[in-house]
Amino acid sequence: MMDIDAVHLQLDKYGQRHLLRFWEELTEDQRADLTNEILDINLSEVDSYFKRAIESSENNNKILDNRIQPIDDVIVSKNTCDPVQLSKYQELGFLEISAGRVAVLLMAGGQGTRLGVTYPKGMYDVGLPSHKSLFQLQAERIKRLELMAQERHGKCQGITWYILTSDATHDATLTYFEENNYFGLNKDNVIAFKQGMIPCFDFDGKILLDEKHRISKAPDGNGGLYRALKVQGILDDMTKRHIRSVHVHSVDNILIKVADPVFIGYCLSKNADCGVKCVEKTDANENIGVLCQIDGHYQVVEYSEISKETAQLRRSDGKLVFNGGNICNHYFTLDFLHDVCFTHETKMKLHVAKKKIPFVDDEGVRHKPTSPNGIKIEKFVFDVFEYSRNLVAWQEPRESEFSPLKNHDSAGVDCPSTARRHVLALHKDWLLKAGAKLVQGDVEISPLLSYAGENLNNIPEIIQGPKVFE
Ligand code: UD2
Repeated sequence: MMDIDAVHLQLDKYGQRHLLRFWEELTEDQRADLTNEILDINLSEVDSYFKRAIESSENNNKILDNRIQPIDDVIVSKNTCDPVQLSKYQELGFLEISAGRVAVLLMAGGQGTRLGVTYPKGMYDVGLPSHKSLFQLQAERIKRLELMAQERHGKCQGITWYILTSDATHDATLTYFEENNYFGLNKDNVIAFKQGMIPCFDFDGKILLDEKHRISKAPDGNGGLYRALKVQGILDDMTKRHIRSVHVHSVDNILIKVADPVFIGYCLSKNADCGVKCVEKTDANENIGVLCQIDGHYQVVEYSEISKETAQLRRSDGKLVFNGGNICNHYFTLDFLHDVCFTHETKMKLHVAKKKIPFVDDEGVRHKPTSPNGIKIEKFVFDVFEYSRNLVAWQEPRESEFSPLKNHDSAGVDCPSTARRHVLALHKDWLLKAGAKLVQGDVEISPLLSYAGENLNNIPEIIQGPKVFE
């Protein structure tokens, strides 16, 4: 281990000596903890992160508005797609699943701050009649797809489910899956791996202390995925398993069509290395990014970074000019992920969020600020689109695809009540299409029975909830 003088030298070099200002008061154990934390940080990289992040946020604000271009002609809408073609896409997707070439990569390292839960968001129960959590719904959709692939092609080598976690979510996520017997999935096909952390800074670039012997750190954003894929050996695992198509999505969209065969088939049929699933953005203030072009490259401009004026621009037909709503739902080939991780990852954009970050002041008093006092630096999963050689964008109707769980019920949007309502509305629609005449109350369909409205046979004409079709 490096001695403390060497640590001093490193800290001096990068202007972070203040991290040791309580050294004399610390116990031996605390000193060891703090030293290890400091040694764990790549100070030279972290120093350049702060500089790059500040520079890019200043540039972003200045010039984005002049460079952003809509891309309407690129987005293909499922609604206007010929049904025969759609079933061809679906078939391609099922073939890929049946051959064991599909992986799902669930991003579940976020801290769920807005929802205000202390456990991983995937464990949240929005109060459906079945009380299934987000993780369980996703697991059962995977299980159903495997069965469907098996029925269609006489074999299914299984979908591998990779779960990106962080220090905040890793242990609780693993315990939850263990306790629930992986919801019936093959345990060997469920692999959790941790993303990295980046220290939090004050506005002058000084790393904050969370406690006298602990550095304040936050997950490196969902774009931290790429570094984690590389350093945690996940790319190698994917290669060993002969995976070709990777469906990447967020944990909190209750309607997520995990490993959607139609979307995967569409991407395969177009030879895409990168695919983006969108919904139409209709409300300029909605908290979703928009797919666009900047300097000739595809990109998502995040809701927190687009100017109000640009977000509100409307076309003559009344639609938003930037209406390709990003829903954190992406397709990548393994080859593309390799290229990103080994060629581009270190150059990825850095985004700055001003936050209220608890910290210890010079007197050693811990504060929980009520206004932003520092910055967190994050990478975004979609910032690799510019490296794609063939990106496709696929738009789906919102009501069957997207209902994110972000807030408390008090917010009235993107909350447990809306998530529950949207699932029940979709399932009611499936039942009516399957022959029911009247569906009253809360009626839910297990993903083990139906992935997207199929397999609903002998449905009674009148259905009274609460009820779960298993
Ligand atoms: C994300 C999208 C936004 C839109 C919206 C839809 C990004 C950067 N933004 O915004 O454009 O599609 O979702 O709901 O994708 N996560 C991690 N590690 C982290 C941070 C987040 O795994 O360090 C996961 C998180 O657990 C979640 C997903 O990434 O599953 C999205 O994170 P979020 O909820 O913070 O993103 P949001 O709503 O700001």
